[in-house]
Amino acid sequence: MKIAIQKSGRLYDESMQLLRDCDIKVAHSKNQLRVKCTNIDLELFFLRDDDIPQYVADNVAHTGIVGQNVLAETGLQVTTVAPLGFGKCRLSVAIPKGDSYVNASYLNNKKIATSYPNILQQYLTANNLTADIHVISGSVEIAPKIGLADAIVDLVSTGNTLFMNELKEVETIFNSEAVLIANTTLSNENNDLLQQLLFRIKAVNQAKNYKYLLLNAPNDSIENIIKILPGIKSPTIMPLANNGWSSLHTVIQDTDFWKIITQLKAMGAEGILVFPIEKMIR
Ligand code: PRT
Ligand code: ZN
Repeated sequence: MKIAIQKSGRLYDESMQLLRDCDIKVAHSKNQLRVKCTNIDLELFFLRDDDIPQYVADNVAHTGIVGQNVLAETGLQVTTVAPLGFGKCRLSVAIPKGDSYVNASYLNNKKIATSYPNILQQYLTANNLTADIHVISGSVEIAPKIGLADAIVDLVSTGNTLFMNELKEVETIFNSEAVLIANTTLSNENNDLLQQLLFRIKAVNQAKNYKYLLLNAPNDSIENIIKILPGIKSPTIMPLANNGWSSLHTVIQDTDFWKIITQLKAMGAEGILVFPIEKMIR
């Protein structure tokens, strides 16, 4: 199965890391356009992100990793197999920071610079607005300052670029992250490989949200401790050599982590150890 990956840029490192975390071995050196994996029947194509949806739609690459923003802008028919949890950003409307803004009618009959004319046009149409769209391929954020446009529609992650260019974000029109995409008519063999890859990606990404937790506690507090520890099914409890004490093993969600640790200490838990989990299959 051929999988298209961004050649260089914001999605490259995390796409490659995800494959490595899935135990897919690739030795990629810069300027190599394609490379075969050594331990699974996968071949990687390295492309500009804008070209990935077309390659997948044409079945030249059977699958790919690309931002939803790029995919939506092309409007091509491919299957979105899974969100991947990285490359998160939003496509937003930004205007000069001194301008007052009440609602999207601000945009009516204005000049808007963007690299995403199709997504923008869909937004304008859905909101019964008419505007003059100026398509530019880079440095969209300088368009208002040089008098090219009244507003811009561009990708934002931290908001720093807008801030540096004295712009303010006033509407989000599209939320995006990297997704695994596939051709709509894969062969059975490629579909099997895609399912294998998806199984591994889920095991890896699921594990990122959890930690493995080990602790010791006096037996009389175990019952209360269990109540605040959900675990996958229920925690494992083993007696310690030290009489009256047990060791407890479980998994815990990242989001609740510090709150639960504080409660555990208050309940008499000691020797609390926390480990990252590499893969998790539920
Ligand atoms: O060369 P190639 O065509 O492959 O790459 P590219 O230059 O077109 O894309 P690249 O590598 O910049 O981005 C690839 C993908 O990363 C995008 O299509 C998005 O899906 C995703 N992504 C996530 C982002 C950002 N965050 C992001 N912040 N893409 C671009 N930006 C830019 C944005 O355009 C703006 O210039 O970063 C600036 C804003 O960032 P903040 O942090 O200042 O808000
Ligand atoms: Zn691009």
